[in-house]
Amino acid sequence: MAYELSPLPYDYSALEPFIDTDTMKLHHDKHHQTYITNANAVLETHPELAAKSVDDLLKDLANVPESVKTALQNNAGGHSNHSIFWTIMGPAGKEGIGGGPTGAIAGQITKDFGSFDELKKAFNDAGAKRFGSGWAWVVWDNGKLKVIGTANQDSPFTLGLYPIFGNDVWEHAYYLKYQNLRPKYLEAWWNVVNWTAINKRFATAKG
Ligand code: MN3
Repeated sequence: MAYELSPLPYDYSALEPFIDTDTMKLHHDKHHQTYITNANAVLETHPELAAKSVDDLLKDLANVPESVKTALQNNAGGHSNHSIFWTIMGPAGKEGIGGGPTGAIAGQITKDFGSFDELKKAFNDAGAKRFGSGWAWVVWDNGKLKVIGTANQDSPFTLGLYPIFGNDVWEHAYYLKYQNLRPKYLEAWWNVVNWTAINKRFATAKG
């Protein structure tokens, strides 16, 4: 089945002033759509891969034919990563958004990182130090939360990890508003983090 772009679960302007409307429009309607269009062009010629969910395909990327592996790593990866990204954000100031972690993930963060501040430091560091394009993630790794960075559109699923939440540090995610100041974007981004949605992903990760 061909991949489809889901609409944002909020308005393009909902993440203002932390993420601007123009960035959201371009990022969702153009960048994410391009990953989908490119992935679908490959899947059209490989119906056995098209039958899988995008996340299952990425978990089993090692067994994808060499001729299309890189194209799917980049484009199916881009589709999966952005699909997660939109849903773990929301309008700042709404209940469960911004501020500190809530629910079960809050206790797990304290257990695995010592405090929310320590997690933020490690996560922002992973994002700031990513050379070129990529993502910073909090993943579930065998009963533990971990901070990792991935290059380009590489997916934590391919590494055998479950992505609980992540931030896009490609320039297209922040350049219109923050220009070269990636650390400023990384810091501001926590204001739109949706802890309610993250707790749902955390519950799924634990199974
Ligand atoms: Mn992006």
